[in-house]
Amino acid sequence: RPPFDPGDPIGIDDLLGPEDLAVRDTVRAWSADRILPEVADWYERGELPGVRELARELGGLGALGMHLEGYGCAGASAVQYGLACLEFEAADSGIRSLVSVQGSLAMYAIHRFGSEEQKERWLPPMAAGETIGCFGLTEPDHGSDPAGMRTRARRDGGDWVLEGRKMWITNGSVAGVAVVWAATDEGVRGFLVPADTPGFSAPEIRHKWSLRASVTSELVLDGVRLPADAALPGVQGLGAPLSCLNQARYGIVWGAMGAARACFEAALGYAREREQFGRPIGGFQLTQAKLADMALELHKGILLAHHLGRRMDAGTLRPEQVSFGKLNNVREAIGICRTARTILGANGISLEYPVMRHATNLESVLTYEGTVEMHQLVLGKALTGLDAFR
Ligand code: TGC
Ligand code: FAD
Repeated sequence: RPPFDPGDPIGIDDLLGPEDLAVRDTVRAWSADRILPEVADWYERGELPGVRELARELGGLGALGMHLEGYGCAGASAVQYGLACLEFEAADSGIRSLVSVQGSLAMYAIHRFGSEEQKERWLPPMAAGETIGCFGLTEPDHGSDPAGMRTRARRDGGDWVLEGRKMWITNGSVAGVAVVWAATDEGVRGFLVPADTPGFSAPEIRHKWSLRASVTSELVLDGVRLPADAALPGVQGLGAPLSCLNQARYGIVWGAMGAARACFEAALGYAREREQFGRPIGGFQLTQAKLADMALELHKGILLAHHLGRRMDAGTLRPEQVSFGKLNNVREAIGICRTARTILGANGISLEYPVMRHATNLESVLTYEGTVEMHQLVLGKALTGLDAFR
């Protein structure tokens, strides 16, 4: 029997093939080299400096639109994409957000619903990280309930004219193209808005105490005039943007466990070293109980992510199952990070350690891509057959 591995106590790596391990190790090494040495400083400053260069590097890694086929995308499996998300988020949720929004939201929307011309124009530079994308669904007055959106697109001759506001949009201020969802007389439709279109602007939202190493913006659409071919042709209705969310939520199922792993490792290392009452605090039963419970939830969460990843690769993954994973893994990850913080005592609140940064990041992850309550209600509806949203 192989020896017990504290990093993989139930042998989940047995589920991975050589290509999966190669993807994981590549992203882990890149994150250790490019993100970990700097991210606490970025976080403290509330900036993601060099984001365009980072995007190009991520493109070079094949991480952007990684699980999509063609148009310069890597065509990786869903499990491989998930492993990458875990490793990015083990560095910082902001990096995973950059990758998720680019690949799972903006690129996925174009890949799934775009015309051949739209795909040819936008996807290769987005896969290479030369063009950054954002995805504008949430509005100041409509977050959990996007069906009430006020942003409107009306036809004017052969053009479309967009009016409205989007809020809390990841990558907004650095995007070259915004995928904007708007109500039309024909139902909700998606539009590709080049950032240099007159009437479009994306002021950055400051003063966040979470996801500080991530660009978050408002999108302002004041009479934005677009040609007819800026609309995504393959889409009508709210189901289209919601189907994009399944992709990004899936990445979060994995990613959250990356943040949790980083906090668990920090707590385990600290518990072995830190002495009180003349012995390492890891020798106290109460600390061991915390570490054992953290390890249980961490590795159960990773197993769940693997299971859902296999279903996604098989084409059998249902949206309710994505909700199951997002609800469980983000909630458990935040619990792991908070427990880790207690093990580090006062050092737990310092940016010298990654724990508080991950814990505060996860407050955003708990809310975006569907709040805890939305995913409880999705599952509640699936279990009972009764819709409790309205
Ligand atoms: P409802 O009537 O249930 O559905 C409308 C239509 O959509 C279909 N549908 C879905 N299709 C695919 N995947 C899903 N997950 C779907 N959920 C619903 C549904 O079948 C229906 O289709 P049809 O053909 O019958 O019309 O819609 P509702 O208005 O009752 O709302 C349902 C609810 C609350 C679950 C949905 O609105 C919701 O998910 N709300 C949460 C909003 C949300 O998650 N926003 C996220 C914005 S993007 C973001 O946060 C990015 S952060 C990224 C980062 O930085 O990493
Ligand atoms: P609300 O919908 O107002 O909810 C407030 C509270 O009420 C929540 O607890 C919610 O669960 C609860 N609630 C609402 N309705 C019900 C109900 N029926 N029953 C019970 N409880 C209910 N959006 C994008 O479109 N693109 C992005 O790139 C993006 N990036 C983001 C980045 C960050 C850092 C953050 C914080 C958010 C981002 N979002 C993005 C927005 C995010 O998706 C929304 O914040 C989220 O969907 C919740 O909407 P809200 O904040 O308006 O909260």
